[in-house]
Amino acid sequence: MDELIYKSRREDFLVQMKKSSVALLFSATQKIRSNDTEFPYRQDSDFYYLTGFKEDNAVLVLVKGEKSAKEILFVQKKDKSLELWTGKRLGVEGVKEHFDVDKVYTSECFEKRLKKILQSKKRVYLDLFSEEKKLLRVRENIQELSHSRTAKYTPIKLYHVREISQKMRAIKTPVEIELIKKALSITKEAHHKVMSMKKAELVEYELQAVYEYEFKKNGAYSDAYTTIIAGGDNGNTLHYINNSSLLHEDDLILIDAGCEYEMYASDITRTIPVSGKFNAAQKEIYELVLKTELKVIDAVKEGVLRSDLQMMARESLCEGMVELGILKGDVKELIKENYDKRYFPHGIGHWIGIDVHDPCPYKDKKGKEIALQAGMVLTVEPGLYLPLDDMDLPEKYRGIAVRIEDDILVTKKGFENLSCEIAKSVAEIEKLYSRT
Ligand SMILES: [Mn+2]
Repeated sequence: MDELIYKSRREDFLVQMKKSSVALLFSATQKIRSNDTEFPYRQDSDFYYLTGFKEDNAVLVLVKGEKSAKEILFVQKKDKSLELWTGKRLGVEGVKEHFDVDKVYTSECFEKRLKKILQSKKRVYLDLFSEEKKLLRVRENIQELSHSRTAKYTPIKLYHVREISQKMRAIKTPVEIELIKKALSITKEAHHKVMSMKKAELVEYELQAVYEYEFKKNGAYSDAYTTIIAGGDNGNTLHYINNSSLLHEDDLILIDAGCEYEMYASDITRTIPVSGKFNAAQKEIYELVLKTELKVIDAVKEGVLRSDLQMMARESLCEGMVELGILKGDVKELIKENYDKRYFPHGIGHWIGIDVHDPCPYKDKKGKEIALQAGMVLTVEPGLYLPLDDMDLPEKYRGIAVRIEDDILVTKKGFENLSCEIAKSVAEIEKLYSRT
């Protein structure tokens, strides 16, 4: 993305900061996987949103005075011997060349300059979920400053950076939507590949490997979250990531998998038969979830509440469950008593963007639910989970789990299903398999 985009985000962020304040945003910290080896590094989402900078050991400082504003970036210095091990760094000069900030210093300078940065400011914006060590350094500096008898002001108010960033990130720009679409086009390739494969007697993680391969082959470095490959009854564990069971010919597989492309997530669930063909009971449940998903997606437009979508999904699923003999009684009464939640226990969807669960607000400052607005992207993902050991269920449905999930952009006129090209109907799924 163009540096201009990040620049304008920082300016927008500064406009929303209160006067006489400073915002400190830290890059993500390397996380140890085992002894001295690390997990693959991923930049902090807010830090990336405002800088586009992917290195660690960096700090973005936004200073808002009474009249003027300043942007400072602290970055790792060039170091030949370390770069030999961990890769090239831009260094101060490189960052000056590529990034349009007022000042660039080395990370080492941050500690030394922190007090000066905080001095004579009334307010500090911090990501309160940053590493404890970093937060502690800031608090210590504020405390030391508070003893000063000469400073004009010392910071006495602390704000969460996310108060501003969350709102900014809620509305996606056309460039961001293009990145999500690109992620989805790669995710589509992977889902279609798996739909078309012979799967009986494979272990679930073998399919996980196909996703990882297809993601990388098509330009996405990583998945956006750990892939869920849940054969048969495993699908009744909502966040099943063991992926280590054998796939059986007669089972469905619930697959929740999406790649991350240039820091933007996709999040897609498809439920497909191992054998390539749904049996009658599987098809009944599948068609009910699909009908519900399509109905909810169709209702997405500006002004609608997510809680309306949730209720719509519950009503549709509950009605269907009564028709199929899974629940008995009056639909309204069943919902009132939450009986439907036994088989549809989760929310209808979530915001998606740089984070797969994008931390954008669901409620406003007064605690009122935020209505959908053009530019928001959310998942719609109803599901039915019918455990094998639930003796209240008709026998033919036991062990079936179905979730169907798409990524939906809210538009002025209604919605755009960004993942509409990923096969979803029974006929489409069965046809893809029969091509092999
Ligand atoms: Mn999801």
